[in-house]
Amino acid sequence: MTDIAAVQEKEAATHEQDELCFCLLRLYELISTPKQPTLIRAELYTLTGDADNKDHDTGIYLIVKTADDRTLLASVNNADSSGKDMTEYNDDSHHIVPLVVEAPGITKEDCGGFKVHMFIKTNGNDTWTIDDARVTLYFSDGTTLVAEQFGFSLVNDGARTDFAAP
Ligand SMILES: [Ca+2]
Ligand SMILES: [Ca+2]
Repeated sequence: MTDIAAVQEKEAATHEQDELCFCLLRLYELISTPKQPTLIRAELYTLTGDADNKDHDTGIYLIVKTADDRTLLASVNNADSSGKDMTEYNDDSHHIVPLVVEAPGITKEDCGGFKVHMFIKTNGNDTWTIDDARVTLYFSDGTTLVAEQFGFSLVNDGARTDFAAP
């Protein structure tokens, strides 16, 4: 091997070593950077009061947005409305409605103070008294954010309420 070839080989080896070090450094940074928990699941829990049920053909609608109103986080349309008894919410019964996650991967930080717009569509008349309505957002690290409203009624078609996470 000539001297020049030996020097070139040594330089190439040094260069490879630098690249490897750089790669390892980047990998370490990626691993050690704390990951932001992200939104993975959302649901509505309701506890119906003892004054008035939800008719089987009254549909529940929810729009869940970020505090700044700019991002739709989750929603549901016409939940638990059918021609069957199973979608009636009897007095003092509780029910869970899964919501569609509309912004998968959004960070928990961005969901702080999220807003809930809830309304019903009825077939004829229906008063629904609600002791507790609670929207829970579940995040990838096992934590949750909750918006809750207690003791209210939704009366007839288009009745609405708004509440937000603290
Ligand atoms: Ca009713
Ligand atoms: Ca009705």
